[in-house]
Amino acid sequence: MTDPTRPTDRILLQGVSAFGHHGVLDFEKRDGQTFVVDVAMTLDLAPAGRSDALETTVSYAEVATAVVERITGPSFDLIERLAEVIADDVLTHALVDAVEVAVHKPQAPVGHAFTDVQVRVERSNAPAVVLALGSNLGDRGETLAAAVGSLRGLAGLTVTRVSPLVETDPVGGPEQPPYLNAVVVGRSTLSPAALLAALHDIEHDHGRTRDIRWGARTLDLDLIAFGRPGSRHEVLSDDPALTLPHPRAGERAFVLVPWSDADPMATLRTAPGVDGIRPVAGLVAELDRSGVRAGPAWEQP
Ligand code: A4P
Ligand code: MG
Repeated sequence: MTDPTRPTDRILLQGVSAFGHHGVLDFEKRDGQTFVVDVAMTLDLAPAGRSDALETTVSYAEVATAVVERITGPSFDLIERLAEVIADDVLTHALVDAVEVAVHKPQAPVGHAFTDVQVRVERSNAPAVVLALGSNLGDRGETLAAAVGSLRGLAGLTVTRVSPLVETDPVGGPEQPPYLNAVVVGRSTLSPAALLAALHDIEHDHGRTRDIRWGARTLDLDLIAFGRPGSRHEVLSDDPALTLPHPRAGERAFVLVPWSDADPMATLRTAPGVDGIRPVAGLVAELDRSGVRAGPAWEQP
């Protein structure tokens, strides 16, 4: 469940200024002027507060560099456009939930005495989602590559990372062939239930039948987590039709190894409360990984 009482942590980077050539008028593009940018990023700062480690947050120095590159980069007519591309840049950071960008143009050719003009945009990232893919029947590599293609084409899902393929010994169930597994990380504007329904449709399109639980399958798509642990987007559920996070993810090397490859900073909730959020890389280190080997290269779709 989303926690409405959760405080909203932010990093504010203000007054980043540089010389650029944005503007509608010829002389603006020719002579240039100073632009000043403020960025407010909304993200969960508790992990950095606990760990004191830069990797668990967003480096404001890197954001400032990206802002200066946009100000000094190719010229736009409008500061609205400059604000939009800066917001897009900031939202590529997986940890950032939302961003507000203000672009000031204090020397704009307004034709009157004035102190400042600015545009301000607010953009937010959809909840982060983690999907696990598995196949141990038919042409496994082809099926998984086609499934990734279907995920990329799914309206409401943006795929941001795809892990390498791993080949894995079957865990549980009857005697069955080895699996190829992979993990896809993305962002979803679909509800968890709608996303799961879409995953079932994709499984069905790739010949999945449900005969024996944990039995061999052409394609299995599981929703491992919805919303980063501890973020306002996090969804927890003990509904058997959709349990979140996936109840067996934390003990399965065939999920955690590729997930950690796709997103080395990933975390998984293994228990309630802030202490129940564990780095996936740490869980991997504690697991028996003997059943997980490097898989083949991804086939080109
Ligand atoms: N369901 C509940 N929560 C979720 C969720 N978070 N994501 C329900 C996906 N489905 C969820 O799933 C059974 C029911 O779980 C669905 O009706 C769904 O509403 P299923 O896909 O029909 O059947 P399944 O995959 O056989 O069951 P399950 O429980 O998903 O199995 P697991 O735990 O995924 O195990 N060994 C290796 N090496 N690699 C594998 O990929 N996979 C399994 C399947 C076993 N061993 C394996 C692998
Ligand atoms: Mg499944």
